[in-house]
Amino acid sequence: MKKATQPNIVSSRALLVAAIMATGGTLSYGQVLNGTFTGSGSGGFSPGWTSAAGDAAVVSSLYGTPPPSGATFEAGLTTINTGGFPTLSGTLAANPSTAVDTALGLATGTINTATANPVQEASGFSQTFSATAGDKISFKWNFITGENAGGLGKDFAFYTLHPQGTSSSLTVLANPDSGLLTPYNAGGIAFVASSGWQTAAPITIPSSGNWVLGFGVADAGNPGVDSVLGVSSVTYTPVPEPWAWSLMSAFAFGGMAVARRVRFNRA
Ligand SMILES: [Ca+2]
Ligand SMILES: [Ca+2]
Repeated sequence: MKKATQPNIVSSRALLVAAIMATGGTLSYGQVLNGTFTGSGSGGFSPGWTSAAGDAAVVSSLYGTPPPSGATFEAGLTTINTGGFPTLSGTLAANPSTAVDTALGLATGTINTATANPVQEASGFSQTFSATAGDKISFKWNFITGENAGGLGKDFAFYTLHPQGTSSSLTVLANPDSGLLTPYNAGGIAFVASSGWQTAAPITIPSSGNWVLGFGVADAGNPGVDSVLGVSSVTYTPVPEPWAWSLMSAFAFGGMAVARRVRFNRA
């Protein structure tokens, strides 16, 4: 039965596109580019993720930790600035963290004052994109840390999402005291805990315009023991405009009617 209905769904979509083209309409949807980090420029960050500071690199293995299921690459960030651990990119994490504030479009000092503990070193990257109110963004992230829960180090991973321009808004994803961390070890670095791959609940863009989406990780309280953030599978779901909803509904019902006739004829 599914084989009879599927072609009609496909043809409904084709009709929708044809109708849009025939009326001269344009899809003014925004989008986040290169959410899979499979771009070929700037080591996988380009196109899209054109602003970065500190130790940031696109990798297929983050110190032995693979990307989430279905992904080939992940973007990695570290707090490595001192000590013997190897960086991902060859560039040390930024100290002070103000260079990361700038790379993410944040007011100077935002990362340093985001939590109760001053930040020593940080890394981050961002993308500026156009969006329509109601569009949704999701992503997968993995916080890996060498800091023990309850210890001196309060390293944290975070994301930022704000209208283009300067903002002081930052959302913490995890720190060593997060209940979601579980014991973890990987080759090369003395990690002790990881969140594993988490999927962020879809975030709705509240107003149309240019927006900045950024990610970062920061050393707070104990710079000698490091943390890492992996980011992968950034997805962007545009909200259909009202006229598109109407067209899709019309074609969906039309497709169902055709499907019913097909089933009737085949019976
Ligand atoms: Ca460090
Ligand atoms: Ca630390």
